[in-house]
Order: sequence, then structure tokens, then C-alpha cells
Amino acid sequence: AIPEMQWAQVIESPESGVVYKQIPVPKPGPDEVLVNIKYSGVCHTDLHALKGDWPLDRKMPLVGGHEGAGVVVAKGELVTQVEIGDHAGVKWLHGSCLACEFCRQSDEPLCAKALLSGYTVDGTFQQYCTAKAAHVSIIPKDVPLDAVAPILCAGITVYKGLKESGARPGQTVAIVGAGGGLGSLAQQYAKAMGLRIIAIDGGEEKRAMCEQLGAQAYVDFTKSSDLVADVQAATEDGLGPHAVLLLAVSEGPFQQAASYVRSRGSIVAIGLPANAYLRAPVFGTVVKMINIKGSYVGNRQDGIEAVDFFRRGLIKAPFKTVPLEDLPKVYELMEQGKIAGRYVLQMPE
Ligand code: 8ID
Ligand code: ZN
Ligand code: ZN
Repeated sequence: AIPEMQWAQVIESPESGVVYKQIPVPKPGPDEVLVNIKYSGVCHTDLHALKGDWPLDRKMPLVGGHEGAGVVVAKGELVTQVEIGDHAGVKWLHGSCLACEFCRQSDEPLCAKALLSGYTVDGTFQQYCTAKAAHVSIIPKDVPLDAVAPILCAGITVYKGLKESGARPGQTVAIVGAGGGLGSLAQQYAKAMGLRIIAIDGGEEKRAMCEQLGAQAYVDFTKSSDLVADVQAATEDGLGPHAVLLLAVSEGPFQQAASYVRSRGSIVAIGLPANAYLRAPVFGTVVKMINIKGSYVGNRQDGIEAVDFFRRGLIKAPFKTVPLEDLPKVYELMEQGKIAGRYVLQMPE
């Protein structure tokens, strides 16, 4: 039976931090399902939401979280494509209008009416979470729910970002922030797509992880005295990477990438540091024909494809599992840049 009350991590006010407490189990609307979340990844976006880093209003009080994997336990009367008992993933893109020009062209993340899990609606840091049936990802039953959780934001986002970069098999992609949650998965997707990888991050723990995940080279931004030269030297012909995925939560890399990317190359901004600006020299951008763009999560099909890569055994990135109660400790490590890979929260039974 579905209980009346449940455990959740709640941001009660912008100053409160997260509070571990019991709250009512929500009821799904006509086009929604209720998912009994088993595991939820912790994305740096959740920390941005807690800190109020972005020029985008969030609901308050708020249950964060948007990498939730669980079991459908109830559904509204209009839901036909999801069954009770299905395994489902709850993603950042909670819902969209499905009728505007962007939605019609499968750019649902760009919908002006998009609803965001763990930001404008309550998310996955609770035992039971509602989600729009049209946007949940069905997870095949042979896929473990703990390991797939980080795919539901980090995996989809970097898979989409790599496609947006236009990099082709055999070419080289620089992954900036390679040691973090998105970065660790980006290396696995890049490898599966036949790309060479230059991993950029800081410290020896992340170096060891990146080398294990398949990076050809690791550039330590905390030690390098000439990062541009080191990144270019890591490509065989010294001309720099064909694509750069910017996943870091600091502004520096967003102002540096144009200096080391290869001519005709692309820079894909994905990380969302607070109050940050991209910077590139006009002269160099023009005469090197550099392409600079943003990439924002993925559409429903990207979600299905990203999970399918995982299901086929192509994506194995490290994660650590801790109880939902430990979310504040995860945020503390994340703030300090001390997490290699991803943390996944296990919901109480
Ligand atoms: O759709 C999107 N665009 C999207 C989706 C999901 C997440 C965007 N994001 C954003 C998050 O909001 C966050 O801003 O991507 C960013 C990265 O999320 P994450 O991977 O969950 O964060 P993390 O695990 O903390 O990893 C960040 C890494 O960046 C490194 C850190 O050491 C860490 O490993 N880093 C930093 I901070 N500065 C660096 C630098 N100068 C750096 N790496 C290289 N050079
Ligand atoms: Zn996320
Ligand atoms: Zn729309």
C-alpha cells in the first residue's frame, strides 16, 4: 500500500539548508504517475538550486533531485503509455507543453512552459515523487536502478552534448571537469562513440579515475602552468581537440577553451557556474572558424538512447551509494570539488 507520509530532504527556505523530515506523499494528476523512488543521483544542479545560483526562480519549500530511478506505483486516468510496476526514471525535464514549436520539433527542453524536477516542482529526494507520464524514461527491468540513476541527468546531458559537438569517431574531445559526475559519464559515452579523450580536472584521485575510464591524456588544471599548451600537446599533431565539453563549475575554463580548441572545432558549454560569462577572442574565433554553443539536457529520445547505451554495458562510471539522510554530507564534498564520479542516494525502505 502507498503510505500517507514519507521521508524527504526539504529546502524549507533559501536559508534553511536541507531538512530531513516526513512530508505527505503526493497524489498524481490525470497525466502523471507516482514513482516510488529507490535511488537518486545527486547532480551539481541540486546544489546550485540550494544556493540560488541562477537567474531562474525555484519553488519554495522545495524537494530537490532529478536523477530518480524507481517503480511506478500509481497513475492518473489519462496515462496509457506507462503501467503500474514499470521501472521509470524521473529527469530534470519533468514536463513540457508538447504543443509549442520546440516541443513539436523534439526540443522539449526549450519549451517556455517546461517544468523542472527538483526546481519548479518537487523532485526525487523523497520516497514518492510525481512525474508527467509523457516525460518519464521507462527503464528496462534488467537494468540496475542504482547505477542507472546518474544516467537520468548526467548521462543524457553529456550524450546530447557530445552529439551537439559534431565530433566524429576518431576525433579528440577535451572534457573539462572530467572527474565529476557529468565528466565521468562523458568519458564513457565518448569512448563508446569512438572518440579520443583529453580529460581535464584536478588531483590524483581524479587522474586515476580518468585513466581508468579511458582518457588518453589527463591535464591537471591545479598543476599545469600552461594549460593551453598542455591540452594542445595532448593531441598527436599538436593542433588541439576537435571539440571541448565544458562541464566545470568554475568560470575559468569557459574563457580558456577558445585558445586551445582546433580550427573548425566546437566548444559546447554545459556546466552552469553562477554569474559566469563565456569569453573568446573575436579574431581567433573568426580565423579559426570556431563554433561556440550551449547544450541543455536532452529530449525524450535522447533519454531512451542514453539508457540504451547503459543497458548494452557500454557505460560504467564509478558511483558511491549513501542513505538519503546523508545528502548534506554529499553537498559538502561537492562544494569542495572532492567527488570523483557520482553520489547516489538510497531511499529508506
Ligand atoms: O543540461 C545541462 N547543461 C546540465 C545538466 C546537468 C548538469 C548542466 N549541468 C551542470 C551542473 O549544474 C554543474 O554546473 O553541469 C555542471 C557539472 O555538474 P556535475 O558534473 O554534477 O558537477 P561535479 O560532479 O561537481 O563536477 C564538476 C567538476 O568540475 C571540476 C571539479 O573538480 C569537478 O570534478 N572543475 C572545476 I569546479 N574547475 C575546473 C577547472 N578549472 C574543473 N575541471 C577542470 N578545470
Ligand atoms: Zn542534473
Ligand atoms: Zn512546449
